[in-house]
Amino acid sequence: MSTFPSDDPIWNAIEAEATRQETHLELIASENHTSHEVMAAMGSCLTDKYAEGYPGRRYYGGCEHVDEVETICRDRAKSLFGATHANVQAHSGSQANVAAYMALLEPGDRVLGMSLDHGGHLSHGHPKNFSGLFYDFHAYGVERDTERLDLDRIRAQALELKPKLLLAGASAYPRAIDFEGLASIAREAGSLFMVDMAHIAGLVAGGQHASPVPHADIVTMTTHKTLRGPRGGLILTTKDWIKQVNSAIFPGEQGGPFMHAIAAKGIALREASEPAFSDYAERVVANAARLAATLTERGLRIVSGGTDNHLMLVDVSGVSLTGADAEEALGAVGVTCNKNLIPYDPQPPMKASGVRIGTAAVTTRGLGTAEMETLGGLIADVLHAPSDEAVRARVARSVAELTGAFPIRGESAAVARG
Ligand code: DSN
Repeated sequence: MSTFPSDDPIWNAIEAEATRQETHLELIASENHTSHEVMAAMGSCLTDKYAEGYPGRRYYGGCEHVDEVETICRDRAKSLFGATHANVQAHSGSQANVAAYMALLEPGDRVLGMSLDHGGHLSHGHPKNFSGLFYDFHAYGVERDTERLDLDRIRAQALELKPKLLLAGASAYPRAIDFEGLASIAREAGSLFMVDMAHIAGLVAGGQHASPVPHADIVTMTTHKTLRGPRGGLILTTKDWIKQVNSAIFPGEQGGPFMHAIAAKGIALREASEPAFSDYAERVVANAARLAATLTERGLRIVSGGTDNHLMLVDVSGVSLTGADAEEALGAVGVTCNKNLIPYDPQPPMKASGVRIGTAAVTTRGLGTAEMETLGGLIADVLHAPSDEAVRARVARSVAELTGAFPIRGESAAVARG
């Protein structure tokens, strides 16, 4: 295409990805669509700049402008989340977690975190992940009958194990997490308390989930999920851990910070502090609730019976599918989601019995609760007849109508972004 900077085929692939995003409904719960401003900062000249160190204390010259960028970004993070200190340099959520563990723990220390099989995260102690390799991780999970966390059970485990660190946070848990209650358990067990709020950071910023910041020693997050910023990590603390966090990030585990990403994080934090973002967060949660209710009405089982946040897990074993089958069938009609283990899943992770569905990205492009009812009906149509080509063709047409009516960077998305 003539607008490409060169004839490099990578530009064709980028163009194709733009078309894929525009023509599919993105229900992957960890994804979102960023603003023009965030995108522009990511593609700015700041990508060229090395700035190892922190504002005012760099190992390179010429850092006066990136110092300003990082200082603004840090201040916005502190102000938005009510934290005393922030480090905005982590390249990703996992790298934020590396730094938090390095700040709080010695190698081999005991940690109690949420089981990946019940909705936790790889970097919360998976045996093949650095976390499981370097620290002594133990897991708590959800109850078999309620599929929710039970604080009494976690308390008993914590008092028995006496972990150095109690870790909260999840990548596939649809219910509100009682951070205050968990902090109290940590105190009773003599443990430090850390929260990875990657998935719900935007809901916390928008007032749709209680904040862990006042209760935790360290809070980590990603900036690209519900927070709707660029790919990246961010660390907050209201306690006295910032020196340890800063030196864990640099020189502990990273070299030069990605200044373009820090600029984009700063822009996203400004966007998230505007009133329109609170409306957005409210609509994300309302959309998830309506979608879960519609799927339930159509005979699909939602893990734990519903959702309090931006995501839900649909148990597709009840319609004799694996999560992998469901992901494929929905992908074929333009609905993108991911297979996901459900609690006590008899299937292996690459098949799984569930799909995870989130509403952050579709809410950004402007879909509301009426569209969630339509979408829920379409998803149910496919999951009840996954091999029926006539159903697939009809649903694909309806998805195309929705994506056409709600372009990612069109008017409805501009209104949704505020
Ligand atoms: N991979 C992310 C998710 O999909 O939830 C977590 O890092």
